[in-house]
Amino acid sequence: VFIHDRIDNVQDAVDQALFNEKRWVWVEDEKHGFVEAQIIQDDGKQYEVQLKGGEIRYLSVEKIYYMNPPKFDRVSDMAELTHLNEPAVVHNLTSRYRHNEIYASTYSGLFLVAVNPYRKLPIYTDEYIQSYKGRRRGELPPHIYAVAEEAYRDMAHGKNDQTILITGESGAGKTENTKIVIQYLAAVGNTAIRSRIEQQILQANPILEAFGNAQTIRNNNSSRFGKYIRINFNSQAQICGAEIEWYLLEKSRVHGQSPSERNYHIFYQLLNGDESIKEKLLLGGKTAHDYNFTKDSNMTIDGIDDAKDFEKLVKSMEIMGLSEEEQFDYFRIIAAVLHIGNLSVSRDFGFDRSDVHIEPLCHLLGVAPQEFRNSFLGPRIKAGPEWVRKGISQEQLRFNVVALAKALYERNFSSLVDRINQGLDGVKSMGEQHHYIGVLDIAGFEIFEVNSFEQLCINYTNEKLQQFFNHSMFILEQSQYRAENIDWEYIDFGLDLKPTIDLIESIRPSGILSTVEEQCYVPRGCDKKMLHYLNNTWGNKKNNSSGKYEMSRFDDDSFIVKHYAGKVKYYTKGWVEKNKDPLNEDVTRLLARSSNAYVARLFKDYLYKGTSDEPTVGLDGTLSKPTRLRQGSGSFRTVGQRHRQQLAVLMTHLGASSPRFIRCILPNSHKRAGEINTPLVLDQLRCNGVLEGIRICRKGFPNRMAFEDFRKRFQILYPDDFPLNKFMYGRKACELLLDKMALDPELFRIGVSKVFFKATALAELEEVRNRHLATYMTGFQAMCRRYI
Ligand code: AOV
Ligand code: MG
Repeated sequence: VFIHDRIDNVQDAVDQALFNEKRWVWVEDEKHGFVEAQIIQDDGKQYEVQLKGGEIRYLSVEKIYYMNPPKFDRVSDMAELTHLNEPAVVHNLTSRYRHNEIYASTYSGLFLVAVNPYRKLPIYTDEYIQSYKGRRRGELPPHIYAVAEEAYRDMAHGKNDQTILITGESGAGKTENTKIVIQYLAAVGNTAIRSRIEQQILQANPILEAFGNAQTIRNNNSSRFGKYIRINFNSQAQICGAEIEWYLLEKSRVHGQSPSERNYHIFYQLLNGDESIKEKLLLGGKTAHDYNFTKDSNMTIDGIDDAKDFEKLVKSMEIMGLSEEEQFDYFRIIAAVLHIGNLSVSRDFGFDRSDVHIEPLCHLLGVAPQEFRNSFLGPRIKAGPEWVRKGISQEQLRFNVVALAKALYERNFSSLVDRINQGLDGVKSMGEQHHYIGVLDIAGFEIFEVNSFEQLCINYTNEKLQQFFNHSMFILEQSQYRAENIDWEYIDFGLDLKPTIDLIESIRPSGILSTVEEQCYVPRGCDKKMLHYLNNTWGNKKNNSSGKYEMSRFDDDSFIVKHYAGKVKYYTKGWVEKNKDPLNEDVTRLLARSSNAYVARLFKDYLYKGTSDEPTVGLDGTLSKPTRLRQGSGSFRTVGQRHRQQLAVLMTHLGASSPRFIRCILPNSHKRAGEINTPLVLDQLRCNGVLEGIRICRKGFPNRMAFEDFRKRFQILYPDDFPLNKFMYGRKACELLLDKMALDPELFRIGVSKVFFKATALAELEEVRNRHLATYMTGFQAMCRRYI
């Protein structure tokens, strides 16, 4: 054994020799992110380095990042890196990516990084699933299957519920990876014969995607909502049901898209689909060119056949157990939305007399055209002896019409998800739910040129999820230190994010969300007043001691929030209206009485005004306060309230389960395979908390080695030491070795089975070892020469 160790060590040393001749480092570079360089000379503070191309630069010590020795190239768990720094992580990911190794693991498996390959890799086959089944993490290369397997195993062994959180930029691969997790769970969690419920779970996706996904510049199949899918298992760890929760559907897409994007897939699928269904929906012979809500959009997507997808959608709906009538109702609303888009609002505050869409629309919605018209034109009031209409401006009418289209679309989506959930509710014969594995697929941090209320909602979500991650990391680290009996007070970095979260969600003093909310309820509330209030409340030291809020230095209706991922400037125009998302009540009450049962159900919360808990819109556009908060997905209060409440429920779920985090990375912005852009990757690593994780790790003892490994690796420094060559307990041997090495006791801790090191401490020991081996090597070579 000892001879083998020596041979390994010699091989190590050969690899190392070249590396050792120079002192390699990474230095920051504006264009490339980081570039390789070697140190020419330094005084510990100032460094003279030579870049690969020959250029000489003078840099201070904080701009210098040590490079890991070659044996760490493409290492599958980044926690092993001796130099755990930003360029090391980026280098690891990019070099792995170039070898089609798209998954990398880090922080003891808490994190899996997945870089979008933009090509079909042969790593999702049944053989792959079988090979990961029952295997422990680390036995096989990092893979999303390994994460799913671990979650499944922990769940099956009765530990507890599990969640897999998948985040990343648009196009980074969240939804694909979600589907892959579900495919894995369906394969391992099934009964002998593939049961119906697994089929249904797999078929939920095409349905959700038809109604909730669209083609965008960044992604041909972009999810325009967030989702949390819980797969339920019985006590035999077999799938017995599932449920889906959805977040923040992008409603504005329904009535307008940029020319190189599309509306939701379903519009094009339906318009390219079965003519007989179209006839019944009064869309006979028409195409996407004929409707205002689709005609200015992109019409086709490369490699996508909308007609075929429509057939697949109908098939999926059948498998889900939707009757033909039910299917027709979901399409009915899509057709109604198309007709609404074509309503012509005339100059004399009404609908055109010649409007050909109002009758088909009202037929689909099951209401009388005259009543429909009247309900839009405002209430009648008594003026003297006569009833007259309070006039409504053309602009207001147009706004109300669009609001109805958006509400119909969203309520239809919501009802569809409810129906899917009903289908997935489980086969009772499969037994009661025991535990679940939840998968969260939600958009990552967004920093655009212009950021609005939507970005605030999504960034708030991400700030909360990041806080949850930091806290999980703290729990994990703390438990490892405790298990190893190490004396170390670990700081909870989840607390770092608290000031930003408070700024957004605080009730007293009113944070951003509550302030928007208040403006929805006070008379003549508006965006300006909201901003004024925010500046007064958060612009001072008392509430804003951490400085997370900044007033804009320009008079441009904006404010700045410091998120962990960076500063974001939010423009406040339209927030109050966006949050209220008001609907004309006369119309909704009319729809609640529709002769079509489905339409009536969509608006049933408006049936009895006054008894409903929904806030109602008064004549001046303010909302009345709901009398009590109502739970459940059917309740639509303000956008902010709904989101805050849903997020709270989600956080409770997450808090009660064991989390695993998948970070998806977009390699380039051209949807191209094989190309990876370092600055783009770096930026995402910053936003998604991978770099934040490094920071947290470095505060503790990030490098750790089992006693045995440590001894094996470093004993070579003292080949003639007598006690070390005899039997000796691992712990004792490590103590002895560390004592001989004279390492500062602050830089390490000896646990029960492992030695823990502060960042870079182990690297220094490695360097000592390398120098030793280099001398040894020279001797070895000389010896070889003598014998040849
Ligand atoms: P997203 O969910 O993260 O974006 P998707 O999961 O839809 O991104 O991925 C975008 C596209 O990248 C897919 O349509 C595939 O073409 C490709 N892709 C992603 N992951 C893989 C993979 N593992 N193997 C092969 N191709 C992949 V968005 O929903 O826009 O935020 O709102
Ligand atoms: Mg997606």
